[in-house]
Amino acid sequence: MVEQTLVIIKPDGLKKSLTGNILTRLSETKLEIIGAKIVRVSRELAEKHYAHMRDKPFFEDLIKYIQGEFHGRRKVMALVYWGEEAIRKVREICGATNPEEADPTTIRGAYGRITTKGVYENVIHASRDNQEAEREIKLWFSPEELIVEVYPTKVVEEKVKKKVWA
Ligand code: 3AN
Repeated sequence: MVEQTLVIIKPDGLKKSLTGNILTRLSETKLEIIGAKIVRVSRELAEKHYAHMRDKPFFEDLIKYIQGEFHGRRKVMALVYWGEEAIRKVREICGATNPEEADPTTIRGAYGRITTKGVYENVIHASRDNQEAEREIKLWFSPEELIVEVYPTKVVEEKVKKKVWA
């Protein structure tokens, strides 16, 4: 089945100059990138993204981590990969959530670590299943930012103030 999945290269990945390596590893999937951008993650976006983790004792650290507070770089790279079995293929190359348990040949196994404070710095996020992929892609990307219309869209007329090139 053709699927789409959200990938986030987290602040530690950017700080450690791993973007190239990670994209090279992901290219093994032969999936297509249909959207990509650098994002400064707001508290609101971080909380929405990790809404299902709200009750975890490490929630606050998770929010700080994805916002870049531990790496002095307030940015992540967000991408949408698209193609046959995209979710499984990307998750396989990412490896297990716990970087110490992840197979060393996976991205998290090779580049992730657990800090002495117990924060999982696992370099990359990838959607867990189709439902999460839809929720996450709609949260991170607008339809115009993707070159494939992966979910139904509608046209609305809105009068909004927005920044344009001067
Ligand atoms: P995944 O990202 O592999 O889908 P989730 O959704 O269970 O894993 O967890 C979301 C994020 O929360 C993980 N990527 C990781 O950064 C963090 N996390 C999960 N479990 C722990 C844990 N036991 N201790 C610290 N951080 C964790």
